[in-house]
Amino acid sequence: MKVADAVAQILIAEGVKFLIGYPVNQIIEAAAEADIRTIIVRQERTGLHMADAVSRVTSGEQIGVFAMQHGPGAENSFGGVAQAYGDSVPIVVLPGGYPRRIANVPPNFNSALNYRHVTKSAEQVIVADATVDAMRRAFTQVKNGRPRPVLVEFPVDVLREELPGPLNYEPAPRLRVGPDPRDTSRVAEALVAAERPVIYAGQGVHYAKAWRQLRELAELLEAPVTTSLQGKSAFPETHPLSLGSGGRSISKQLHHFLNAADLIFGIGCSFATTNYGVAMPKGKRIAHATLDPADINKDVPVTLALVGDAALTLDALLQEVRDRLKGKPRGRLAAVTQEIRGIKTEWLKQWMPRLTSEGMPLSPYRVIWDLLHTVDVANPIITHDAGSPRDQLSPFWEATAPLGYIGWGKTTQLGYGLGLAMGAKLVHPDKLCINLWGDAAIGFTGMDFETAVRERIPILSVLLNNFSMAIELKVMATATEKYRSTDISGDYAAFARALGGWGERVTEPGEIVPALKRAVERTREGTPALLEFITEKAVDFSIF
Ligand SMILES: Cc1ncc(C[n+]2csc(CCOP(=O)(O)OP(=O)(O)O)c2C)c(N)n1
Ligand SMILES: [Mg+2]
Repeated sequence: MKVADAVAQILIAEGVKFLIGYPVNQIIEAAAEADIRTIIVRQERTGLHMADAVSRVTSGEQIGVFAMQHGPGAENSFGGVAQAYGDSVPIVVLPGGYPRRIANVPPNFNSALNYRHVTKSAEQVIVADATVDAMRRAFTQVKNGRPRPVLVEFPVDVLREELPGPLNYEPAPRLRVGPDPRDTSRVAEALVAAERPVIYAGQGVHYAKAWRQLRELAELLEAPVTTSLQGKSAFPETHPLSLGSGGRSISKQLHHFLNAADLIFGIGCSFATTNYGVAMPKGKRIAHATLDPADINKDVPVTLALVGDAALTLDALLQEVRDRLKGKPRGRLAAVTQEIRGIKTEWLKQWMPRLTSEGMPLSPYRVIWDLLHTVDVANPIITHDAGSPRDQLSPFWEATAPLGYIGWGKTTQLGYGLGLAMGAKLVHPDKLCINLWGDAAIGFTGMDFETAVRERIPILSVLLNNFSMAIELKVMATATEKYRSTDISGDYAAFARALGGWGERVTEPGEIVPALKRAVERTREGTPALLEFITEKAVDFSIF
């Protein structure tokens, strides 16, 4: 058996259903021969984003895999891998490598060396005999501990070699670690003692599928819940205890409750400092539960901490808290939910003119509000993009089903959302998968709308076209005035049609809902749809 065929067989053993890639890499052909669906993108970055979504929306139970060629393919993939690293997404990256004879000779690109800082492990297979060991190491790393990309580089001449002997591969185990019981008691004690606790859930809850436990703990403690952007949808945002998600822009109730908290309990989150996460108010008492000890005491100082899988941690905490509360809540619910509801009502009232605006060009908030009320919210998976669309969407979109929102932003590459929606749709062909982006974002990855058409991945792409990088207007005032440096332009509905998809340009408020309905219908028929809404250069955000 050739090394490339052995890799394909290992992917099958690991439950990989799609190999996303860009030629030339012998593993792509070997995968097709082994009946793994191969999906060829128009550029590597989008393919990596698709693989990324495969892992995200399955809580890492299916690992997204991407293969590309040596040299340009490997060089051009850097952004996609770096994004997955920034947002801690477990993917397997399989670059080809230059033949061994010249693999380490300048200027040839060496992936194992160059990807060191954006992967959890990066290995170059230099003899056929190392194939199984290298793949076993990679899958063990990617399925365990802190999720992050792993990379295995196969020089092209190695891929063509025969594996010595028969293939012997057992899928890597997925192991969980739980917190120290003494620390669990201390955190439970603090949670019970707190008068105004707030729970802050990160994506660790998604990867551990600990949604039920999170809800049970919140309801037992009668504590309000928020999430990071990555953790958004870990707790139903229509629940009376929900404060909505953190991010650059947030709800007023979140701002209020965080500031009034006497204990913030972070579960499955990193608390990493970022522009795209709500900052914890200075001086707050924090209890931090997370998988990776490297995150403890990194950005926020803590004396209360738990290291472990979010589900095991919450299970253990629930038991401890139940014991202390004699199994039932203390009767705080009415007061807490009334306080949340009061501020939420006031906040929404303030935003309602923007959310229901009849103005033209359209208010981006109106588009989002109509979208939210047109789709069956339990069904879709939606993701934002970098820039204003994220900050406009995340506070107002109420995600109700786990993993119904793909949030991101530890690093924040324009154009990421398209591939995420496509990867989600691959895994969930029955769900409506939506990416909301701006006209700057489409400039980066828009050509891969053709991949969605060709591969029959019928996503709904909602584009806010304001012919501008509006979010930069403030910081590029002179460049804009002198050289129109923030202006951009395009007819993206026509572009979508030219690529074989459904495309419509919408300019009037009354046309938003009918256009959305038509587009959703097209996606049901198998055609990706792009709706281009002509919007104002909005610069107002729900920031506190
Ligand atoms: C690859 C990359 N380069 C630069 C940026 C910085 N950036 C963030 S948003 C943005 C402009 C966004 O414009 P658009 O998507 O049209 O949204 P708008 O603000 O106009 O609504 C830029 C340049 C980025 N996020 N990613
Ligand atoms: Mg724009």
